[in-house]
Amino acid sequence: MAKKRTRIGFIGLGLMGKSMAEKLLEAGYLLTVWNRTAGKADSLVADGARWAHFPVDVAPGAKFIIVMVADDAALDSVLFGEHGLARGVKRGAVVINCSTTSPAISYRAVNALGGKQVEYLEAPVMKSTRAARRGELQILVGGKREVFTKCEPILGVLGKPHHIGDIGRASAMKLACNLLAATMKQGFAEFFIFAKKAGIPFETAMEVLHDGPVDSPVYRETEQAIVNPGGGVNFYLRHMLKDVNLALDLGRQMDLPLPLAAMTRQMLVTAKNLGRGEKDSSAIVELMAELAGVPVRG
Ligand code: NA7
Repeated sequence: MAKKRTRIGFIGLGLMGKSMAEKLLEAGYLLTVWNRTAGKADSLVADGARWAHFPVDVAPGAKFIIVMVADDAALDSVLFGEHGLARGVKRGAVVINCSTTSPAISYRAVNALGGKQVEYLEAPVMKSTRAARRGELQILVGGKREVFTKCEPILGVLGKPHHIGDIGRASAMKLACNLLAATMKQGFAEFFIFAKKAGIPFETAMEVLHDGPVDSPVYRETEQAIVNPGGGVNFYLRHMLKDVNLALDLGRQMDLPLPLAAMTRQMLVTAKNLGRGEKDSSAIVELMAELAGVPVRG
């Protein structure tokens, strides 16, 4: 694909979206960008991206439009709202939704955009903002294989795309992974307060964890957030709660017992209500430490 002549529309320049848009620009694609808070596009526009006044304005000239917004409500608004993309997107274009959203909204988007001869892929991403900056995301794609193949070079700039199956499957896969990650963070928090109260130094507990059979990058990332509290947000706690809510909704539709997810949701919603929604999801450790009456540090 001739990058220099391929224009990509990009909607949603939050923590992940902005880094992804930067990677595409660096790779030589032409970009038209929109974000609800316009200021977040400034550096991209300074680097050559074109600013769109409304989501629908990213459509002209764009064969591919990537959407990376918070949740179902945001996706609904940018696709189907008053100035939504669906009002102007051209036949033959592909909309790639990288947000973590429900399978239900993917089905809706496929039907609504399909009527305009516009293709739609769901492509939620795994890993952190650090991986987004390095172009090393794991990208789970749901939708037609031939459309996936068409988008592979673009997605390849952002990381490693993996075709999971038909529409809905990639969203479900992502929710299964985030359900596991959330319960692991809750488990880590309980490990943390247990070891702390038993008088085991944090460094010793971490060494044993890392040398043992149950280590995981999820724990290493959480450890980093404890060691370096000023390190910024990797994944908002409010998004982790959103994903557990989505997983529980889908679990209910499938008639599944998900006791760990349900308990983890209680802790995440408590953390959010106590003002930790805008913090990194590792803040679940802070909440558990508070409930246990142990200090997080020191
Ligand atoms: P962020 O940093 O919270 O970014 C969310 C983006 O979604 C950001 O561009 C928001 O615009 C946008 N947003 C949120 N609500 C709306 C509405 N109602 N209308 C339009 N745009 C909206 O999240 P991340 O980048 O970390 O994650 C994005 C997705 O990937 C999410 O699904 C995660 O679970 C995984 P703003 O800048 O606030 O104006």
